Amino acid sequence: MSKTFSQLNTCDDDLKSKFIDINNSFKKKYENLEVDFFICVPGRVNLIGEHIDYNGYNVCPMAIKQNIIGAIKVTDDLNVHISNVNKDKYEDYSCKINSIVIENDPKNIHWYNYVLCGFKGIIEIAFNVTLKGLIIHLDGTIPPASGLSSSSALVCAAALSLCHVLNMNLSKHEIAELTAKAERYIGTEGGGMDQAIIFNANYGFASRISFDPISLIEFQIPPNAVFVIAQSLVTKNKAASNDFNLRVVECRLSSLIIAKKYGLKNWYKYVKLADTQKDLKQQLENMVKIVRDVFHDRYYTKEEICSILNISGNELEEKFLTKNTKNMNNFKLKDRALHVFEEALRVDKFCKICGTTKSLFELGSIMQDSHSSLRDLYECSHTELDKLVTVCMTNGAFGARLTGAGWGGCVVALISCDIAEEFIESVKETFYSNKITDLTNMNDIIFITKPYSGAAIFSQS
Ligand code: ADP
Ligand code: NG1
Ligand code: MG
Repeated sequence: MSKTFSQLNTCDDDLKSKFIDINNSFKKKYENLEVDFFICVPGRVNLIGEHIDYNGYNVCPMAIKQNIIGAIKVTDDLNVHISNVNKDKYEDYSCKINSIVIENDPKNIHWYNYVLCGFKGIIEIAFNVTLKGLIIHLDGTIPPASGLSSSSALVCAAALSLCHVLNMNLSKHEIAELTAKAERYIGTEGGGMDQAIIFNANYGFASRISFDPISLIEFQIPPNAVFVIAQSLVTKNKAASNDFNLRVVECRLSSLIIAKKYGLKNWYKYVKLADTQKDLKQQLENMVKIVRDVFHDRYYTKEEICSILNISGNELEEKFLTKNTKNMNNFKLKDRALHVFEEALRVDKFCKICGTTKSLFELGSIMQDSHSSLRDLYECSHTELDKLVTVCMTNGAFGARLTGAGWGGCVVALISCDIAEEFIESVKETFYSNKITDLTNMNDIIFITKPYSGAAIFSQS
């Protein structure tokens, strides 16, 4: 049974001082109105298992200290006011709680649309609930568009706040499922990893998460190791391009083709590779062989896919493509599916080692393989990420890989505790010295990270 949020009411000194600051900022903006409650929602770092949550496979993230915090006031009308401490970058927005419209024009993604996604997710299940308005004032320390899930933290912060305002009692698993679906209103068709760890994380533990339904097995990081996160300084706004959804669609199409070629009844239901594997009753290792057998190396055109699946172009677009991939005509299937099955195998291996030998060499080598696969098969790395991975390795990391969706963002590196500080200094010198002038103030750019706790509500008292 999941805990509910009313049980969470402790907070550390760091967080207390952040709440004091946001309280002051709220009062200044809203003419001394009193804040009713605060929220704190962490970002996350994925240790292994990239781009496989939306294929139904297990992933291994942990929550991080960087977070989105919010000060919330309940109102007795239906008005919603959304604002940000960083008002120069993130503009104010107002609407009615019962008429939320989410614009997802990729050329113009406004930050408040993530907040609206969270609200919409809650409104959709608020039957027999008297709606109320709210003022929500937000601030954040998660590097945006960098693979540490700033977007999901915003969506989850909004959903959790409204849930509390409306006195709705959802379990952590329920709200995680709901926010994963709700974030898709922004246009990206992600899996549920971010929201699952955001709501379920416990201090000191990373988690192995499985889906359909969500379940978590917690594990500790080997005691002699730490993970260091380093920003590549290249950002990637996932909703503003079709790269992310193209990968989702390529996996979907490869799954359908395997299902059809292997004679699964109702093949068109097999949009997730894990479902296809399950009903073919094959081990992951065999799925790798099947992929090599079924697919050629070249891009597939729409015409070729339609002919294999025996469907029309219209049907393909309507049923299996997304708004922003409908007009595409080149789909790489073999490499994408190979990455998914092999990455799922790596997650199994990684978790096994964490529970047995805890060998940092072996864990590091799995992370290396993951990065190579993301670079070469999934093609979601970036030259700066590749450089940063190499710099981490030459400075003593056991392994390093891109984390999150990629195309920019962050690297996560596995380091022995005793060399962590020295490691950070060397990476600063080698990677950042010609990019950043002040190397003394880089705590947001490269930092040691420990497993943090999940989303919580805090009252004034
Ligand atoms: P991520 O990998 O961080 O989840 P996304 O591309 O999915 O990256 O989402 C990034 C977007 O989230 C930003 O472009 C911005 O709109 C929003 N965002 C992130 N942090 C904040 C913040 N502190 N305040 C307002 N909006 C934010
Ligand atoms: P980021 O990079 O944090 O936006 C995205 C997806 C995850 C997962 C990873 C890749 C969303 C909300 N998040 O995370 O579900 O697929 O990429 O492993 O779509
Ligand atoms: Mg995101």
